[in-house]
Amino acid sequence: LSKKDFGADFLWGVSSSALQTEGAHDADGKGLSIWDVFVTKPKKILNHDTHFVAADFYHNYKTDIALLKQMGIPNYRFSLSWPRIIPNGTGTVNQAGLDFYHNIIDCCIENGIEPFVTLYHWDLPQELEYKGGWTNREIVQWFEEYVKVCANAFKDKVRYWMVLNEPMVFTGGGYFLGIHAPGKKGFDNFIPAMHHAVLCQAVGFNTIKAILPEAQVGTTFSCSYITPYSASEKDKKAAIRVDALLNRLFIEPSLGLGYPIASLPFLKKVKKYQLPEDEALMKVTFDFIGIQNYTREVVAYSIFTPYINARIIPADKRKVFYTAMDWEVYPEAIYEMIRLFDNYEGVKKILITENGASFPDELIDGIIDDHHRRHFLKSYLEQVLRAKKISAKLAGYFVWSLTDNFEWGEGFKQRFGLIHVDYDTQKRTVKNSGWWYKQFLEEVEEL
Ligand code: GCO
Repeated sequence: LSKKDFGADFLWGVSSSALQTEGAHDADGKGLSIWDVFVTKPKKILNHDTHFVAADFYHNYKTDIALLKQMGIPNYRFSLSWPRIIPNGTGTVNQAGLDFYHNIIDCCIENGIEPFVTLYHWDLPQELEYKGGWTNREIVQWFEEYVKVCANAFKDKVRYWMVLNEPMVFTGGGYFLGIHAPGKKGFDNFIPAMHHAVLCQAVGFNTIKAILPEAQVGTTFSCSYITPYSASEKDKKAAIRVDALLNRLFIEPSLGLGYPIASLPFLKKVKKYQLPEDEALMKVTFDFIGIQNYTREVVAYSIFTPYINARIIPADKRKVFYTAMDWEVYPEAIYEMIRLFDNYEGVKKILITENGASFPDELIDGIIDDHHRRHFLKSYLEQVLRAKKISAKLAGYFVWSLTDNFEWGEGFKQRFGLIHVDYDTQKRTVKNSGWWYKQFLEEVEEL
């Protein structure tokens, strides 16, 4: 495996997000986000962890960007916090918030690192949640206003933009299952939240392009390779439904294909929230899409889950290798997902905007020999290379994540970083997987 094989134009990077790393949740005029409220509720986050300090990227960004440079990583994906920039969601802009992101972007550029900016990575201003958050159609205007502020502020410096991070996860987790902020449940929350997210991914794209026609603007989608538990018709059909839900729901309306209602009849409920002009409004031609893959899911038919009639069979830990998240290590999944998205005619370019793994790292004598993570990255990259040979659209790969950080409901137990963070001292230690990535990027040797 060698970097050369991917071609000279292939984009290599690493990803992070604001809420998971920054800390400083109430510093310098920042408003509350839905996560600031959610983490204080009982039993939502493992060990009652909060992200209020996290990796304190707010105060450590220079150290972390210096490490990025030292590791030879040329592209850095991070997100902007909406409530840091517009504390109440709409209206007054917080200059200190904009200044913070100017500092990060400038620091990247000074170090020869290209900033890749995600506009929304799940930290909705709480003020907007009081008005219904993603379930309120007014979010389309609120979001447009926020995107305009960001695009105008950073237009001279940022060339790569991503509108939403994984809409399936923040609407499904936050408005259907209630396991992510704001903790709402059920179809009456999920269906409007989903539809408004689909509108916002398009409106966000159009808003940036109107201000910055030359920019490369995309959005990101979570995806899992879905395989049926058995060859039975029932299991195969269940797998098709889960695939529609997890992999097709957000991209297809953006391509003008509408919602996958034929596979998921319950999506008909969306009609209640849809205006006649929406079909056209949802359709945009992203310059690229980001796909984020970690694993596969094995799916069987089940009568116990209404609407979807399918369940995910947990990995058999005696037979397969899995990460600390209990996610099966299944490198072919990333190959299959690239193939799936490559098949859409309307997709112009594909970046892998996240891939990585959490393992229980041990810091021994100042060294973290995380050979599992190294092996994970190498085996997934082999599949990315395999996909590159059949997909002319595939153009980049970003590891999740730069540093260890706050893993949502899992708190700090899960460590995805190429860099270890000691949360008591904020000391950083590059893991051996991080040094491995550096060697790979510098083509020191074939790995
Ligand atoms: C995501 C995420 C990250 C997670 C990562 C590991 O799901 O988009 O962007 O926030 O930390 O996926 O679960």
